[in-house]
Amino acid sequence: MVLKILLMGLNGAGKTTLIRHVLEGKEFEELVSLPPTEGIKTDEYRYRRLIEISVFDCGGQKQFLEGYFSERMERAIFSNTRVFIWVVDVADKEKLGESRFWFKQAYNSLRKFSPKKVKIYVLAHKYDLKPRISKDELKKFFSEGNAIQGVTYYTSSVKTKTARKILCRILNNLIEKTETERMKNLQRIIDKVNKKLNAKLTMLINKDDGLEITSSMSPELEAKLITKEASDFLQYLSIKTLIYPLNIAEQLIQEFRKNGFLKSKHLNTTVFKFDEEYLLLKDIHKYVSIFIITPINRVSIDKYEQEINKITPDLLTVLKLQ
Ligand SMILES: Nc1nc2c(ncn2[C@@H]2O[C@H](COP(=O)(O)OP(=O)(O)OP(=O)(O)O)[C@@H](O)[C@H]2O)c(=O)[nH]1
Ligand SMILES: [Mg+2]
Repeated sequence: MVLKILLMGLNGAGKTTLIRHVLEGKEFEELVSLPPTEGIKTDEYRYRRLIEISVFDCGGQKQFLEGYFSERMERAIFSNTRVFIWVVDVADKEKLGESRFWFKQAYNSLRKFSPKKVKIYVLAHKYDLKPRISKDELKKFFSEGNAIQGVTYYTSSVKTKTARKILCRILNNLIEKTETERMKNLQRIIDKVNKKLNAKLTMLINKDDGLEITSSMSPELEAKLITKEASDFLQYLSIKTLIYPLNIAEQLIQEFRKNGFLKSKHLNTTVFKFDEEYLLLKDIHKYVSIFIITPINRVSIDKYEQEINKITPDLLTVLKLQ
């Protein structure tokens, strides 16, 4: 089943940047010269390789917005929506009234055509900019007393990477509703192999976006990360920046960058040796890599390969990649 995500907001609010950053693993700098979206652009993604989502990125210029609410289009656009995200540029105070006006239209259309299941979010986006309206001010302004209810507000920024965290949180919510069994199965396989190999971390990665599918951590590493927040954090890092919280040195990050580490979609097995750790990265499928951090000398590299080969068929079955 493909889940429909509807993304709207005024033109220039940052919708296309946000989606391509999070779901295609592009950095802010790579996205600065995107053209305005003409009408609705639909793309399908397999988020964490567990759910299929169809993202409707709706261009926000006035003539397009007007069209979305025309009798001809309204039903088709707003029906069957599972997640609705309204993006607001918090630095553009002059257009807040206009943004609220259209948001309200969309809210009414959703209530009419997607009555039950839809989750509605407003993103206080570009939160890195100043001066800006705060999330609380935005919430107050948008909810108009109690007229508009059941909306969740988040701050977000592609520049500071909070956008990734927020969009992942929204989408994880969908996974929890629909794919709990598969998540558990994957977790079981990964936990087992992590323990068997005495690894610090074993992580499955979706190569499209560099995001974690699932991971398992040794108690030793978990203790180091201390707070739940720190370990949750791993999930929202694209693998390119993964090594930061693990305290592996800056020079290695440089080396990864130079070698094109995860940018390469054609890796087979890559082993980096660093001080006390090996970092192993192996493609187990065109779309999925496995990443292991392990103390040197506990187990031979051959053994890692063997173990990975052993669990690969099971992983791919759960991921429906076989
Ligand atoms: N400072 C900052 N700028 C951002 C952020 N996200 C997007 N932008 C910038 O906002 C501008 C518009 O971004 P787009 O993603 O094209 O906006 P859009 O909402 O898709 O616009 P339409 O397609 O016309 O509806 C670009 O210059 C982006 O670089 C952010 O988090 N912080
Ligand atoms: Mg756009």
